Amino acid sequence: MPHTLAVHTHQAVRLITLQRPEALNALNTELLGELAAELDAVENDPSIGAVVITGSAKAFAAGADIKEMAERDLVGILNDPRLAHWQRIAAFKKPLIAAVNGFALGGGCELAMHADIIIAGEDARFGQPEINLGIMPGAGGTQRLLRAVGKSLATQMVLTGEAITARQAQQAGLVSEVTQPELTVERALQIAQTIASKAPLAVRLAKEALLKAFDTDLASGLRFERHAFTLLAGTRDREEGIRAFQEKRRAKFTGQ
Ligand code: CO8
Repeated sequence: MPHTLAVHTHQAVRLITLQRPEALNALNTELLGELAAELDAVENDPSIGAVVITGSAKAFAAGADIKEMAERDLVGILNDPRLAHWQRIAAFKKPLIAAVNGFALGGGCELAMHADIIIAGEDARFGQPEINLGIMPGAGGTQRLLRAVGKSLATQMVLTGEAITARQAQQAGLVSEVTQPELTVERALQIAQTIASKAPLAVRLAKEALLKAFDTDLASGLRFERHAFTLLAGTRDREEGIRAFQEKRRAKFTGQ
């Protein structure tokens, strides 16, 4: 049983709630390890089609655990076990939706950006305040943030350490929807249920193709998309989806 997470299953969706209230869900090694292990379990569970990750009303996550970070010197950081956990989260193949209320700062903002979709409560605050500690983002904050909100705003956030509101994050493209804070998780679960009702292989390859847009040129990305699209022609779910359309009924996907 994890100590730092609560895990619930809603139909075909796993809801993971970060639970370190004494530290505003700061991401220590234990929490990141438990999160990575939970994502491993979900990846191997065909009954789960999507994951929602959330925190508390006050904080999605207030960053890496500063107390733990203070104990690590250069060699400690080079050998940091958290790196493998971050890589595990980044490599997760099923759709991951972040439902963010309150603070998403530093590693917390970076964790939200590992999600494929971010839904934010009106009170959410996104920021990369590492510069105030004499350091800089280390889990994707310079790369993913710049790709999400553009160079000028990302640079302003990283170099001033100042956070932006949920509405600013939505205008900039970091967040897709802003909700009343008490509805954030419910809305994220709805989106996750919708995705989980689709053909799992199509969802998986579409996610992979979308992520390719981050790190390939257009021609390579289009080539990947074409190959992925072609691969799906060999699936039973494609046959079922097309037949269901023709027979004017709802498709029953099996993941085959
Ligand atoms: N780490 C550890 N403890 C924390 C953290 C944190 N990031 N954030 C808050 N806490 C603790 C506080 O120490 C406090 O504990 P205590 O009561 O024992 O003193 C408790 O949570 C409540 O916090 P506050 O009293 O400060 O609450 P406030 O409402 O007054 O303020 C803030 C909330 C503004 C969010 C404030 O807590 C804050 O500024 N937190 C730090 C934010 C920050 O700087 N985050 C960036 C951390 S560095 C980072 O994320 C680098 C990522 C690199 C990843 C590389 C991977 C290999």
